[in-house]
Amino acid sequence: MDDRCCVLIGAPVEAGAGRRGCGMGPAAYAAAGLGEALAELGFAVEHRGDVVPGPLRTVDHPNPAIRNLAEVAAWTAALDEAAFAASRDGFPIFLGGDHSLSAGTIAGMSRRAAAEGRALWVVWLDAHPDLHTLDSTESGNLHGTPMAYLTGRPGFAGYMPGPDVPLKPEHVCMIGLRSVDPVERRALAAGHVEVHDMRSIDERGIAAPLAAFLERAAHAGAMLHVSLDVDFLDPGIAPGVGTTVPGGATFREAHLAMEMLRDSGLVRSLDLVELNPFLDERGRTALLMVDLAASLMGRRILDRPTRSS
Ligand code: 5AB
Ligand code: MN
Ligand code: MN
Ligand code: MN
Repeated sequence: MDDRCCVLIGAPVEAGAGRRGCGMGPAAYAAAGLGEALAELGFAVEHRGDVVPGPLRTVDHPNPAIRNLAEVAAWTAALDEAAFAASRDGFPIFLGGDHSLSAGTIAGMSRRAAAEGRALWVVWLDAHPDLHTLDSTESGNLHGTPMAYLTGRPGFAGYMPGPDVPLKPEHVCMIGLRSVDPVERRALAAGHVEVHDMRSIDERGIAAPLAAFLERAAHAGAMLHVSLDVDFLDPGIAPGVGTTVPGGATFREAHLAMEMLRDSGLVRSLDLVELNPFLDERGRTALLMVDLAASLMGRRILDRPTRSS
């Protein structure tokens, strides 16, 4: 793996979200200057274009609420392959697309880690835990399910392609939660996922819990993946998302988290998910996501370009 090479992979999935628009995400990141920002940091940037999902295999599920299961399954299989392949060549950044895409990207990265004799650990930055199973989802929007799929919760077999190497819940750290459904709450209470909800961030700050998780990951020789959902951020600074939840991370908290992740030296891949350019205001959410990605890749806050909106 060439760690000075960044591989940009478009994943214009919107089949998992409750409304249209996330499919425009990859184009918005390009317009917001992601490629240029990475090149300025000294990376060789490879634009691999958009992943193309395979043929749909129509699958009926007894839960009548579920929408677009065949599409999401096809995207998951294609992104799993794309992630496994790209992570051999460089640092993949997956440009969403709704959060159902992480079912594929993280499964592929987990296979990559296993191929290198390591385990994949995940930092999940989101207002939501996305821990619904196909049986428990009430909205039927599959962007609410990838973490259940990835951690091997029951009921996905026969409907979804994998995952070949499930994540261990104790290798997952969720930060920013503030909208958790009762079924998800029970799953979190019974499981071993590390959770720092907004209440705990307000009380303790973001640095101490993240540092502790990163130390645990470093000690274990982990390969780390970061999954950044736009709704982790406060809707006041990041309005371009379908699922706004008040009380999100501030500009400073989000940048600090990115810088700490960078400093850990453990991060090997990144998802940028849930940007909905159709709902954005003059590109400000896309620009902020590019800023955060640049921080994760090594740009210091003082070197940010100054802009006016
Ligand atoms: B996102 C909700 N739990 O299942 C559901 O934005 C929201 O990827 C899911 O985190 C949010 O529909 C999915 C109510
Ligand atoms: Mn999410
Ligand atoms: Mn979310
Ligand atoms: Mn969402």
